[in-house]
Amino acid sequence: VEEGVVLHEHGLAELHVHIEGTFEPELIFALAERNRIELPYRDLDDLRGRYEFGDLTSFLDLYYANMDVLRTAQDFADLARAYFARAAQAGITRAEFFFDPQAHTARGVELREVVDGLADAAAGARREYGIDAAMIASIVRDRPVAEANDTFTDLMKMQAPIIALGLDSAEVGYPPSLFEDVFARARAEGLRITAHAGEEGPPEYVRQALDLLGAERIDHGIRSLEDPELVARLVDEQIPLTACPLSNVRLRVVDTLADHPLRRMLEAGLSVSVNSDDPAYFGGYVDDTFSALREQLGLTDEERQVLADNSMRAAFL
Ligand code: ES4
Ligand code: ZN
Repeated sequence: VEEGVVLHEHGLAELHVHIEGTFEPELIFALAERNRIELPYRDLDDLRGRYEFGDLTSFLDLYYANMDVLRTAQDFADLARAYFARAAQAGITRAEFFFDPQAHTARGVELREVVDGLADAAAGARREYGIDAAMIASIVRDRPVAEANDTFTDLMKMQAPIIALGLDSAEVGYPPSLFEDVFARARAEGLRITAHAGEEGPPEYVRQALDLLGAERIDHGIRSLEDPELVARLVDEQIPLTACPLSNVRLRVVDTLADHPLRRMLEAGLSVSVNSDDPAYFGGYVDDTFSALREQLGLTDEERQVLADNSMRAAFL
């Protein structure tokens, strides 16, 4: 089978990608140099040698550390442009990407720089690649609740071009219930809602995301499988789950790709899609993920088409 662009009949949407997680080592070094920032790595290989993770937190430590070199709108635009170029190769026609406002404002970067740079690149993605790109601001759940509310206020004041509010970062100990207020405000503003839940956290967090935040999609949601009643509800309501198989392997949510429950999820009637999460850190983009699933899980062309169709149906269009 040839590598390269695979055209899915009705398009392919990536619904779960953190733009900061597309930050490739070469670009990290290039932006460090441009901004005259000394990196705590000897060279590219030293950095690449650190991409081995025991859990979500050990990954997040490196993910947040590398963001230090993102300072200007130009930096954020360059980051997103590199992702769109790669996403086009992967055959993506719609990209709904997360960004973490607090990860930048907390270290002194103006929200304006972040939003302007990303929005500029998103507009370019349509012109250059025909990719329909849309931004999802994500609440960093292991930071203070008051900061989440202030961040949302700032986003609304500047009329940031976002389509949805998300919830990410370290999950266990930071239940969705903490963030009811900010998500209620987002719904009142007409924004769509998605939330990471059931990645490392229990099925109860998935229920909370649905019932307390008004989540229309669940990011990961893989631990829902531990709760048959919850699975029945997700099937019944056709709540989309944005699965990230390579992420699950690299963060040890599953042992190997061959052990991934993706096929079981499809067979159960769940509306599941395949996404890259943090492709620069987890060993591949969506096309790489499909290839790996074909090789290691025996994913068929028909299953792949179902996954692509699910992604388009789950998009916030
Ligand atoms: C993330 Cl894999 C994952 N889980 C939760 N939050 C995140 N932020 C970036 N990647
Ligand atoms: Zn994620």
